Formats: sequence, structure tokens, C-alpha cells
Amino acid sequence: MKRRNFIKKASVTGLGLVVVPAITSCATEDEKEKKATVTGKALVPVVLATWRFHNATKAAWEVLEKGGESIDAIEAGCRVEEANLNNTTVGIGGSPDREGNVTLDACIMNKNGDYGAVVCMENIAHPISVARKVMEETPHVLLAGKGAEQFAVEQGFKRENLLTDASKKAWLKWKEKSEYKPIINIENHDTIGMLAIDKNGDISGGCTTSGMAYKMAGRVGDSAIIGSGLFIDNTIGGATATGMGEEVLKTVGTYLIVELMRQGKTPQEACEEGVKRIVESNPNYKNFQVGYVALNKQGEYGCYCIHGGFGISKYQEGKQTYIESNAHTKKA
Ligand code: SD4
Repeated sequence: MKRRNFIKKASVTGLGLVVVPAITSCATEDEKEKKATVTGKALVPVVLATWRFHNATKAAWEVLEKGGESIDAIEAGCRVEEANLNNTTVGIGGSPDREGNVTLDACIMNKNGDYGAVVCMENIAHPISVARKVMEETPHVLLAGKGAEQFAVEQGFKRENLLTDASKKAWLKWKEKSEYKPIINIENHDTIGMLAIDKNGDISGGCTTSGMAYKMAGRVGDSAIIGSGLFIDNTIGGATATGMGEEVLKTVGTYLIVELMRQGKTPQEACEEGVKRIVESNPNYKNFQVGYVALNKQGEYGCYCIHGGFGISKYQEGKQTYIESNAHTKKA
């Protein structure tokens, strides 16, 4: 056994400087090696996102690199995927509900624990920015549907058609059978959840989605709900989720993960416990996916999912990497 002793926070005098591993671990070097894919080094600034959203983490990194605040990095990063026409789970180009309407959910949380969100909002391409306006410009935290859209327009956002030809075509094809199977495809869903720590050591997060393809009208998942799709506590860290929102909601997944980190678990251990809670109470878990990402204030991170195929993008020290997540089960 080689004990890695607790090392106190080192100097933070500029970008990329070490905020050092606050790890007390009994892991042998071999054990440590095995976990190396999922437990990160402690350096800030850093940004993490679900999936291979390299353009999004790059945009966020560009804010952080210039010394910008994590909340600005999150908004910039999430907007990249919202504008990506090829991402059928976020923003413009998102798959519609079963009536053919694209309805978007997004939320954002800052270092002070402030939160803003919109759910079931139509015709506005950047819900993450509207969520930020809710947080900063209203006494409320969550606006829904027509009210959210009206607020966005009042704030200067323009209305636009979010249903692209490609999404419409896919929806029409689905309608031929119209089988209502609200199942998240296990590997092909692309909600972006993002966590970032800036050079001051402050953490923020965001999450944005069009939700489940062909969902019932009015259905809202976890992504924009505090403690489910996203939770941030600037004294501890943050977590975000992707996958079957109903299961994340029922277990208040990201709040659970942050609380587990508060109790001393590493981000990796906390994500694994979050997945375990879902799996243990749900015999049907082979039919859906949930993936969690967590980042603590020391800059250590972890990720875990029910099925293989999930991973996270990371930008740190000017370098982009993709980290495959370990999974509760092998590929389904
Ligand atoms: C939802 N969690 O609405 C979202 C879906 C998702 O990639 O993550 N899709 O339930």
C-alpha cells in the first residue's frame, strides 16, 4: 500500500496552475492506473462536458484561458451545441415532440448557487442564454412554455423555426408507425451538460436539451431541473447528467452526487453511487441509459454510466481530451 497524503492547496497565481490533488487514497499504483481514465488531475481552469462536444469545450476553454469567469465559459460552450444543426438533441435541429414541436429545456447555475432555467420553450434557439437571463434578470428561477418564450422575446431573443428539414423528415418517418416508446437510445443521445472551474477556482454549470425525441407534448425531463440534470455548490463541486431524465429526476441524481462528494466521496465514487441508486431500484435498467459527470473544487473529476458508450470531453491546460466512462454493464 502506498499512501498518498493529503496535499494542501498550492499557489494559484495564474492559468493552469496546480490546485493540487486533495486525495487521500490507499490505492496501489496499479489500482490507480486502472482508475486513471476516470479520475482526473487537479488543475484549474478546467471544463468538462458530456459526450464528444469538443467544439463546445473549446469555446468554453477560450473564455477560461483569457481569465474569464466560469459562468461565461458555460454559456459560451453550451451555445455551440445549441447552434449545431447536426445535434438532434439540443437547440435548433433538436428532435420535436410527437406533435412536431421542438421544445427546449435548459438551466444554468453559478458560483453563488443562483439558478435559472426554462422548460418546454419553443422558437428560441439559445435556451441556455434565456436561462441565464431568468437567473440574472428576474426574481424567479424557472419559466415554462409560452411564458419563457415571451420573456425571451422581451429580452431581445428572436423567434425562429427550430425544426430543420432533417428533423422534420425523421419525425414524419417516425409518425408512419407512431409507436410511443419513450426510450432514450442507449448510445445516441446528445444532451450537453457542462461543468467549469475558472482561474479563481469558482465552479459553474449548465445543461441544455430538446429532451427525448417524439416525447409527449409537455413532457419535461431532468436537464433543466435543479438537482437532477445539474447541481453546483461552490464549496464542494458540481455534477451533471445525460440520459433517461425520468430516472435522474426520481433519484435527484446530481444533488445526490454533490452531497456524496460533501461527505468525502471522490467525484468518481459519487457518480458510481448515483448510477447504483438507479440500477438497484429499477429492474428495467438494461433498457435505458444514464450518464453522470462530476467535478470537485480540487479539479478532480469522474464519470460513470449504466451502459458503455458514454464519455466526457475535457479541456484543461490548453489540451482537449475525450475520456471514456466506465459503465455499470457492458454494452447493451
Ligand atoms: C431528458 N436527459 O430530457 C434528457 C435527455 C438526454 O441526451 O439526456 N438526451 O430526459
